[in-house]
Amino acid sequence: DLAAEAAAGARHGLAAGEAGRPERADWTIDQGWERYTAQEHAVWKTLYERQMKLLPGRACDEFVQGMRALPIGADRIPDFRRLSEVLMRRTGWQVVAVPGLVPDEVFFEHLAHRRFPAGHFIRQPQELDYLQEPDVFHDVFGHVPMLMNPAIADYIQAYGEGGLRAQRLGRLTNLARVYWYTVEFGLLRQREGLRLYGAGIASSYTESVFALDSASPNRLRFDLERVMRTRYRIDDFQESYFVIDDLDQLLELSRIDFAPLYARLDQAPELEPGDVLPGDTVLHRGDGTYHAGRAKG
Ligand code: HBI
Ligand code: FE
Repeated sequence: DLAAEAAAGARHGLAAGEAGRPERADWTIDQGWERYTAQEHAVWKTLYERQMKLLPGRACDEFVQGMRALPIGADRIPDFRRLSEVLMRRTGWQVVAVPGLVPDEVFFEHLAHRRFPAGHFIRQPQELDYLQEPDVFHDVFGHVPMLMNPAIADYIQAYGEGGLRAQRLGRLTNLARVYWYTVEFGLLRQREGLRLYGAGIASSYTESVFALDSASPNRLRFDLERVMRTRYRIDDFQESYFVIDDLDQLLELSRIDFAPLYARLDQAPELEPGDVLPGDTVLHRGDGTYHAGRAKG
């Protein structure tokens, strides 16, 4: 359980005595922007520059527009206070700093109140493509531009509210898959072709190429109940990506009462990440070569 690991304080400099005892009940901390070292800003710059080269023609228009309107640049790790000012005016969201993964209910409470919890630390220079927990590059570069979009802004708030309900109903596994295959790893069909909007892709150098260009993964039309049944990989590229037609499709999702869907899931078998079903709308049938060459985790 990653959240428990985070609480164990193994990373980002938590002393043993501080482990698992957040000072504030909502797990927020000061970003401590003034304390970032030159080396930490340099890691940001490396990640920012290589990613910005990849994103034209890959990131959806809304991502590019959001990025442009925000105080996010190459030279410095962004200051959450300045991000929040711009976001607040546009969609009523804020960015708050947390030490890493936080417990599910804490995460949902923040989202339900339009606060996005962002890791304050940045990955080590020798681990640019390796992440156990969301750091400031994933959270700010990947997520914050999309929070400038009104549809996504409402959708993620609804996910927070839905998360609290799903927990009470014992259905968090199903709801978390919807978040995973949209907010984290979603693809969008635009006039010019497929584009990424998921933060897990947008913040990953290797996956932003794999998700769009590789013949290996499936690219399937997004279907809510289908996605709720589909397991996902947390430690490797996805075997299937789900494609929406526009961001308003997510806004519609946030208005659906999931309770009757959850009840139906009891009758439906779970699906493996690479499964393709007769009912799927297949945009690209993956050849599976990438995952076939790797040991099953
Ligand atoms: N905490 N900081 C942070 N970021 C996340 O994306 C996150 C989290 N805690 C729980 C969580 N995600 C997921 O397990 C839920 O979306 C289910
Ligand atoms: Fe994320």
